[in-house]
Amino acid sequence: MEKSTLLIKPDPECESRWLAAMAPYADTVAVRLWPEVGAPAEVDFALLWAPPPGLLASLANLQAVFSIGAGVDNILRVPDLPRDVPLVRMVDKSLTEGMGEFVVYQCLRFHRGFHQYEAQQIARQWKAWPQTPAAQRRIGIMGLGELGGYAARQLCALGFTLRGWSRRPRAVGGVETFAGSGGLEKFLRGCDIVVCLLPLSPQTEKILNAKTLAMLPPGACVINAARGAHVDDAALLEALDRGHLKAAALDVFNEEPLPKGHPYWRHPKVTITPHAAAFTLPESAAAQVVENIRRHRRGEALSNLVDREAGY
Ligand code: NDP
Ligand code: OXD
Repeated sequence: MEKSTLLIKPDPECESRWLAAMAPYADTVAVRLWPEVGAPAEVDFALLWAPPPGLLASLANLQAVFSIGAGVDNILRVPDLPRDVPLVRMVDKSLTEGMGEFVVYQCLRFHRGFHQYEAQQIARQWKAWPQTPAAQRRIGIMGLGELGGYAARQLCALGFTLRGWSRRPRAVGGVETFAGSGGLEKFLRGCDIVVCLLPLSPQTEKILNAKTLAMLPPGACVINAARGAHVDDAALLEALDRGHLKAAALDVFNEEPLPKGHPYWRHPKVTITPHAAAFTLPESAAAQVVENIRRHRRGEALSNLVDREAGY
């Protein structure tokens, strides 16, 4: 069978890793690295994070678009994304396990008050905080998909009391589940720590706003590892400053990199990481991209297709 041509546009620092990871599949795919597109009509598949304007429209024979990320908001917002070309999101153990580590770490940090000890060390303050049993800490995960479902199971294994919120009703062992806009308030009212792992869509944009943050119990902590646009920054800062919320750990921001003058940088209750909760590792993800290309060539359905109506 003729080789397929795959155009890859990764983050510049990952270019050589993607090339090396694809090398064992040279019998199936000929790789082109953006911006060396060659003859655009020869490109069968594109693998990218955010397409530059006009790129997708120029690829006349494109058969599928693969996202390097789990979130496809960057791709769905591109006006020249062809309607009839399948869009595939990233589901990979590098992302799932990385996100599990990030969420468990941040939850343990807030649960045991380690964020307070970090501040106390700078102030040379010796003060121990009471220890609460994990079972008495209610952690709520917004989004019970690949990442949220995995994080929930990891936290359950540590003995926490888990609840989760999704668009459609879901059953996850050991997790009390809530669904849809009708289930949101009940879900939020029982979260000592809430973790956002939702895809960004018109339905989830600014989902953490003044009204929903007020539904959290006093002293709750917020972790956002999904997209910055899930949070109304002014409302979050107000809830922290007023003392309604105890702390926030934010990995994603409305503007990235976070502007130097943003109040989050110096806020004593906010911890920042630079959109680094989890990465797609080419060494892990290349095989499944190639497997999906092979499926397409055999006329089989692609795995991890995005439902464009739902927006994820
Ligand atoms: P999935 O598509 O597997 O899961 C999404 C979950 O969110 C599902 O449970 C879905 O509900 C739920 N959901 C979607 N829309 C709504 C809604 N309107 N109301 C309630 N629940 C909703 O996504 P992943 O778990 O793979 O990824 C989640 C997000 O994490 C990505 O979209 C990305 O933005 C972010 N991410 C961030 C990273 C980082 O480094 N910070 C790394 C990787 C991903 P249902 O089950 O009913 O479909
Ligand atoms: C993703 C991300 O969506 O890294 O994969 O944010």
